[in-house]
Amino acid sequence: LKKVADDVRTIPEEKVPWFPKQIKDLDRCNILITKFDPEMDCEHPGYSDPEYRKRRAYISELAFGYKQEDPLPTVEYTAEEVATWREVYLKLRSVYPGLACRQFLDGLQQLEAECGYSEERIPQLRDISAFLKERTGFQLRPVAGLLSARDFLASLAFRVFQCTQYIRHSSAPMHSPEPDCCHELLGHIPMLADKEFAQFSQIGLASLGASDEEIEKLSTLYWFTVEFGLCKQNGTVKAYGAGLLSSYGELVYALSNEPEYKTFNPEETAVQPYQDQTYQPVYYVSESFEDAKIKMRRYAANIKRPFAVCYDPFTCRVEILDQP
Ligand code: NLE
Ligand code: FE2
Repeated sequence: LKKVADDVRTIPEEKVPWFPKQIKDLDRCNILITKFDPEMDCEHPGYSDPEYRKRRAYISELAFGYKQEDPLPTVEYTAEEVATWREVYLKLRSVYPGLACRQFLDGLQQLEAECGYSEERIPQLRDISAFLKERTGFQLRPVAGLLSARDFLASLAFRVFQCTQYIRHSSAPMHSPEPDCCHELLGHIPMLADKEFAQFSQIGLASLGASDEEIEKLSTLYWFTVEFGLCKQNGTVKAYGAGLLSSYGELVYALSNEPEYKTFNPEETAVQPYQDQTYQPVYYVSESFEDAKIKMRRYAANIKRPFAVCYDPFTCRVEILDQP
């Protein structure tokens, strides 16, 4: 009888996948998805450009060598890279006032006023990380490419946002299937400067130790909100998703009458299939920005786990609380 009891007691623990407990553990959250890789994918616009591939390899090394307590690496961008940035920046800047949500416009304005955002130079992660830390407690960390959903979500629990530092190929400035610095700096950073939006990172806490199935659902929710979310503001649909706010092509398309709109509802949205090669056929629209946040919080609170977690911002550790 005793034996059975012991076995029963050890099963739940074995089933919980490893997860970071302190901010330093994020050094181990570095599983990359080798998709859209200019070294391997012949469809990648940089595949037949050896200079581009060399540059990507160099910037990847900076991220691979990074440890949590290191200062963020600085990249000296070339004139060609800055020219790509300028093109992306000016094109997007011209449509933001009509298509981006209020929180995004406020964030961008602050970044332009206080953090050197302009079409003239590509901002450095080090400066932005310091800026965000003061506003919403977020900090940045360099990453070499597309991170696995589990590792990406886990870092959000610590209010750490993993950012790529290379730039998209100059031949395809208006849309990239993979993240790059335009996507991070223009899509994500202005939103991460908003306190309310920063609370979306609670989906990171919900992901710690979650099953593969739950991770899949959380990353789908992340996709349709943080990456491709739309919300109503003053009766008009606006974009708040970073994948839209960093792609001129898809931003204009998403707010045209071509794609299908569905009402955001986490249970349904979490199981919606999607692809990441090109524009989305379906977008989820929430009644308001607040509405998306409240529904997301409710969803995250209902995920079943044999323990509860809470983040202690003073020690940068996750506390594990056994549930009765
Ligand atoms: N499609 C986005 C862009 O062109 O910036 C990137 C999306 C990354 C998930
Ligand atoms: Fe992203």
